[in-house]
Formats: sequence, structure tokens, C-alpha cells
Amino acid sequence: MTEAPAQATGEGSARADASAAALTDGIHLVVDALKLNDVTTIYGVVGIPVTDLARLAQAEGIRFIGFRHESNAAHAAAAAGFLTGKPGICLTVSAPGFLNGLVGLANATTNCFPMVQISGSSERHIVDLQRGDYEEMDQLAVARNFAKAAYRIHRAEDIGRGIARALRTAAAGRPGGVYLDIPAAVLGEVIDKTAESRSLWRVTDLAPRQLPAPEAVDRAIELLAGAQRPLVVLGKGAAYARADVQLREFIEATGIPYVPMSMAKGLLPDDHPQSAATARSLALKQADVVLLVGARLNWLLSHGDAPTWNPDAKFIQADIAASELDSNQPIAAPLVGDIASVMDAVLDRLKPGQVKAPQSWRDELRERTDANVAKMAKRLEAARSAYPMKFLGALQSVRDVLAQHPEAYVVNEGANALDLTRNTVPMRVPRHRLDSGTWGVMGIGMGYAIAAAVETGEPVVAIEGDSALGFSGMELETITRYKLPVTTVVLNNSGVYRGDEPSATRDPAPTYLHARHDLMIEAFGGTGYQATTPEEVTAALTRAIAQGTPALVDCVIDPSDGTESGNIGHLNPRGLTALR
Ligand code: ADP
Ligand code: TZD
Repeated sequence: MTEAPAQATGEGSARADASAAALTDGIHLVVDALKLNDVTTIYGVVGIPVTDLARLAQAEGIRFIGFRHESNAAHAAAAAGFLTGKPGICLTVSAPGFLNGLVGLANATTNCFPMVQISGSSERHIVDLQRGDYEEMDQLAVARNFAKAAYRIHRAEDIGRGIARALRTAAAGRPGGVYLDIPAAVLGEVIDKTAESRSLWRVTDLAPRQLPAPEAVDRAIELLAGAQRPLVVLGKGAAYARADVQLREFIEATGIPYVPMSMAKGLLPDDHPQSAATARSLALKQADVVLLVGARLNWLLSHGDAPTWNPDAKFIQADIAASELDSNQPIAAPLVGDIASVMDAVLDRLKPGQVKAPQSWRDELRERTDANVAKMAKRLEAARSAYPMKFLGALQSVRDVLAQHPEAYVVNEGANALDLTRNTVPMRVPRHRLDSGTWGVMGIGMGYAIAAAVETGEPVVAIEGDSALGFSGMELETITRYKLPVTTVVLNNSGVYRGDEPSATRDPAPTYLHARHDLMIEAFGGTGYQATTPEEVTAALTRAIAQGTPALVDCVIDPSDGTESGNIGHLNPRGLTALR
């Protein structure tokens, strides 16, 4: 006897419903695994094969922020990782979408921010024989080069395992970007629902504490105790570690001057009396014992080399990655562990009065600070009345408005726009400054700003060079679509570095650009302002922050203001041009 088709009889369709209820698929498993691990937001771009995944995530209460370009979505996920201490999630489609996201993934890894890029991919049996599939690419092989780790899930029953593994690897130890490949066939695979509950798990203690050995702590303390000119360098690893209270207690108890790296600004307020930020070159050149806290001796610190540094300086390095030690200079006292645990141990083992920065050294740095502040005050004063407006004219207005809004997050990229903002706009609160970071990458602006607004709900001010904004400018539409409290301030000097370079041909010079960015945001429904004087900048920014809706202030800056590559012009190869 042949069975009637299930849909033909009432009894059969009830049976089909019952069996469907006992089934689930890869897409549901991914969403359930993310929810189980408290993922609240996915940043991404939809398309084959992840559209239903985004839809289901949204329906199930995970916020999906849809971007215009995956690079920006990945940067947003990275910033979310830095801001929350938990991996940000980016979702991309196969091959080209995946590749677009990789810049963000690699940048996250370089900066030690935790994130996971989940990407759909095409059919393995077609891709691996290179038979020419839709969006064909061996994504796992590609991603390995750019990520802390890369994994692929081959069976729906491994989805829970794959997500747990990706989240753990991204967050534990030195944080970084993890790639997770889920082929379309796995997303569509149907499996028994009872197996589901057993295949998913919640990661316990995502980034376990790692304690330094007591003898390592004592070695570091003794070195500091014998120092004549001790210095602390705070890096973004210290900011990430959320050891704000311990760091402040240690610095204030010992009186040691400190220099914050750009994303560590605000860990202690920039106007703290022990900040040597404004006497940085003297501090680095003279210090005899240097405690690096979550800061690498990479190009941003001249690799620890003379003449920037005292060639006899002894380094103590607190870092979670032991492989970072001795990467550039001998590390006399390694402190391997998470910075919160390291600083707890240091405070615990430090005897009262054992480490005290000599007053003469503090005075020397204070004098240099005062002299540099006075020099800068003259430059600022001159810029205030200059017309056309200078970078420093606009930035003083930004500084003064932001002084009223310590809760605001600052995103910053460009060359001159980056250097001058870092030096002009002080930070008062930890983890409120996000910038181009270790790579000096352009394009983080709108992604970072969107993540800061989504994750914190606070006002965000993105201070952008006009070239820098171009890399992610289409996300102004994302900002307006989601009605985020982001104000973008463009320091528009009509070019990369500057806008007055003459051209040798009928084409514009390679550095020349031209745009009215205030009109761009208006096309998307946001509020655009054009500002030609510092007073106009103040009025526009004050209004924009008060309104809390998407806005852009296009600051018209003198095209002749700005130096080639900002303060890293020496890295430009000159070759024969130097001889001319
Ligand atoms: P900056 O650019 O601000 O100088 P870097 O990105 O060069 O900072 O250095 C950050 C360092 O902090 C990295 O070497 C990383 O391993 C380390 N790090 C990140 N998170 C932690 C943590 N929780 N505890 C200890 N070290 C950390
Ligand atoms: N591409 C990427 C992804 N990152 C980069 N760092 C660059 C190109 C090169 N680059 C810089 O290093 S800064 C910069 C570029 C293109 C832009 C500088 O111009 P700007 O800022 O308008 O953003 P200023 O204030 O005019 O200097």
C-alpha cells in the first residue's frame, strides 16, 4: 500500500507539523548560540547566504545594524569589542563581502580588540574543486593570515561548539579578531531539535584572569624603587583591561609621572598633575626605568630606541602576551598577566613609601609641561582669529563644547586632524577615545562612531579629516537610518594632508579633494551645518549634541593648513626627491 502525500490528509499535515516542530536548522542554531552567549548586537551586511540569519536574529531580539560596506561593519564590531570587553560580532556574505570585512578583522587583531567575523560561504564541494561557484573562495585559507584564529563549521551539530570556540579565542589572552566560516549548506541543514540543546553551550568566564608570579612583581617593584627618573606609559591595553582604579591608586601613591598613548587618554583625566603628556619627548629621553602598561614598544614608541629614549633605560612590561616581551628591547622585569591582576598584585606587594618618584624629576617635567603649554597657548591664540579658519581654530571650539560633555565619545582619524585633535581635545573619562590606532588606518570613523552610539547610547563626536571621512562616509546614511546621536565634525581642508597642492597636469593634484559633506548628510535626512569660523563651529556642535540626532558640521579649513602626513612625515620615502 502506498502512503498518501502528507499534505493531502488532515492527519498527515498534523504529523508534518509535529515533525517540523521537532526539527531545527543551522540558522536557528546560530541565533540560539549567540543569544545563549549574551550577544546583543550584530553589525553586518546581508545577502546570500545570511539574509535569513539577520532576519531571525532581529526577530529573536538581537539588534542587527545593517551597514553599507562590510569594512565599516567589521570596524564597528571591533570597537564594540573594545568598549564592552566582549567580542563584537560582524556578519558578512561570501567572498567579496567576506573580503571587505577582513580589513576590520585584521585591524581588530592588530589593535588587540576582540571580535568575531561570521561569514557565510559557498558550497564546499564546488569551491574546493574550483568548479566556479557563486562567490567562490576558500575563505578559511584567506582569513587565517589576518586573524588571531580562523575556524570553519562543517555540520550543524557543531554550530554551538564553533561559536563558543570563536568567542573564547577572541576574548581570552591577548584579544583579537576571529574568523568563523559557516557554509550555506550548514546554515540550511536541518537537524533534530532535541540534539540542539545538547550541542549549544554558554562560555564560562570568557576571559579568565591571569595572575603574575609574586617574584616577578617584586622584581618590578625593586627596579622602580631604585629609579631616579621613573615613568609609566599607559597604552590602550590598560584601557581595555578596565584597571582604572588600581592604575590611579598606583600612580598617585608613587608619584610617578605617566604618558598616555592616544587611546589610554582619559584613564586618568588629562589635566592630572602627574600627566607628562605635554612633556613627552623629555620624559621618554630622560626616563631611567619605564613601566609599560598595555603598550607595545612598536613604531608609536620609536621601538624603544635612542635617541627618542634614554639608551640606558630599563623596561618593565605589563602585558598579557608573553611573546610581546623582548620584541624590541630587553625587558628587565616582565609582568605577564592581565593588567587588573598585575596592578592588584603590585599594589598588594608594594610597601608604603617603597617607590617614590624623586621630586626633582617631577619638577623637571612640570617645568617642561608649563613651557610647552605656554608655547601652545600662543599658537592657539593666533589660530582663534585666523580667517580662513585653521585646524586649531575649529578644534578649540570642539574642545570647549566637549568640556561640557565629558560623557561624549570621541572618534578621531586623519593625519593633521588626528594629531591636532589628540593634542588639543583633552579626555577625562576612560575608554572614551577611539582612533586610527596601531595601523594608522583610515576608515574606522563611522564604524567606530556607530558602535559607540549603539553600545553606550551616549553622544558621539567623530572628528574627521576630509579624506579620512571618505573611507566610510556612506555610513552617514546608516547613522541617520538608525537615528544615532552621532555628530561628525569634518576638518575640511580640501585634501589629503592639505588642499593647496598645485597640479602638474589638467587633472587635480594627487592630494586634492573637494566636497560639501554637510550636503551629504542632508541627502540622508540628517542635519548639515557648514562652519567657516570658530564661533560657527561652537554654535553648530552645541546644537547638534543638544538635539541628539544625526548631524554633520563641515568646517571649512584653510587649504594651506596641514603638513604632509601630519607628525609622521619622516616615514615618507623621499629617494631622489630629497636631492632636488
Ligand atoms: P598603544 O597603541 O596604546 O601603545 P598597544 O596596542 O601597542 O597599545 O598595546 C596594547 C597591549 O596591551 C598589547 O600588547 C596587548 O597584548 C595588551 N593587552 C591587551 N589587553 C590586555 C589585558 N587585559 N591585560 C594585559 N595586557 C593586555
Ligand atoms: N588608506 C588607508 C586605509 N589608511 C591610510 N592611513 C591611508 C590610506 C593613507 N593616509 C594616511 O595615513 S592619513 C590619510 C591617508 C589617505 C588622510 C589624511 O587626510 P585627511 O586629514 O583629510 O583625512 P588631514 O587633516 O587633512 O591631514
